[in-house]
Amino acid sequence: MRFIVACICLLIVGSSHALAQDDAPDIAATPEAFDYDSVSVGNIREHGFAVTNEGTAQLVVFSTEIQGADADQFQIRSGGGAFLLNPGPVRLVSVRFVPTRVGPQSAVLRLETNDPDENPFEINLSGIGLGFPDIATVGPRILAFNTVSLGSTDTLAIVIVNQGLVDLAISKKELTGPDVDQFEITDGAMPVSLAPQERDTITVSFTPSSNGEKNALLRLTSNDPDENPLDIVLSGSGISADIVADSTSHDFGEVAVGASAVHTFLISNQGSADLLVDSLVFLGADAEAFQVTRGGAPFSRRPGQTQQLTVQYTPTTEGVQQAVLRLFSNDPDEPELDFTLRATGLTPSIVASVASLDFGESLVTLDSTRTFILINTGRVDLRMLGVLVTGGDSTQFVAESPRLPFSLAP
Ligand SMILES: [Ca+2]
Ligand SMILES: [Ca+2]
Ligand SMILES: [Ca+2]
Repeated sequence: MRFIVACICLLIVGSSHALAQDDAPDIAATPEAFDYDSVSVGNIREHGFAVTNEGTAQLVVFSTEIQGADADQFQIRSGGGAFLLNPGPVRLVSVRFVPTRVGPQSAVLRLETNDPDENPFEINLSGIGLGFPDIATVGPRILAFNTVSLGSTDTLAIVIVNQGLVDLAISKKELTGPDVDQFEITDGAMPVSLAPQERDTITVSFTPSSNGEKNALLRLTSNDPDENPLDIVLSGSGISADIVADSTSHDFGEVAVGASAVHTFLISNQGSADLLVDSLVFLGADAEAFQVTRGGAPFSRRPGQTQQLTVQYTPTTEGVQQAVLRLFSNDPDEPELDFTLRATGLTPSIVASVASLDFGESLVTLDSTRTFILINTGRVDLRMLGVLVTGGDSTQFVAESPRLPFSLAP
């Protein structure tokens, strides 16, 4: 009896041992590891893992989590957490690779289970975060120059920044476009390598050689994958002053020595830029007979404005006199504008009707009078300023003349 009981007991024990061995969960996953390959930083790639229970007892998953050095680069999208899994059904656990860093990344999808020989159960995750340089400008991609007078230069700078994750290599900076010869890269050493967020300043100058709108492109060749080349628009406008005179010569005619004559030239700016007349000069042997009495240099006139410039001729000698008045201005095609001046200096000429006056013999008490005529034989008015009797007996003579001063026409 005791034997039987012992036998029964053995059977029971043996039977229960066999049950424990058979009724165990056995976790499996497909795939057992996954390489997400290369994913650009900021992008997402998702992959599902089919978790099954190949055992005979219920599988208990206590937790599902991502661990490892680069755990922050992966995310459980769905199917994670704690769950029960009977033999047969499939549990899909979906995991995303969300790289925020450049380079190889690896982590482990770790499941805490009641699998007797696979706890924790781990699925290896790997991937590569891809980074690119990203060329950008600080501000608009345009350098809009001012209106610039011909012969002058305007300079602007544009700042380039690498907004990418890896070094930006700018291999070429060049100018292209219809008016390329009127722009110049004045500062921008080559080659340029910019670390992420690093900046580079490129300076461009604009020197228009003709009037009107000018356009070109500053072209940057780099390793930016989607903006190569990068074009920066260059625009500007060339303007110029245009000096115009109502005439560039004048003949003052005949002017008496001691008198003067004036003439006013009308100068206008018919250009698009301010006219600047810096200085003027009279040239020629008779230059000293001429002078500017009004409106002389320096002066400036806006487009459309005029300036009156008065020249005076004051002869000091007789005869034809000539000079050139030269104006120096910023008119690009007439930096020197000449005015031809001509005049004739005249002197009056006096002649008396007699060479001497003989009063004959006179009584001491009686006055005696003699008269003579003055003739102006010159070509300009003769002006009489005074009459004087000189000599040893000058007190014995009195000159009577028309009221002084008086003029005698020729
Ligand atoms: Ca197992
Ligand atoms: Ca880019
Ligand atoms: Ca001109």
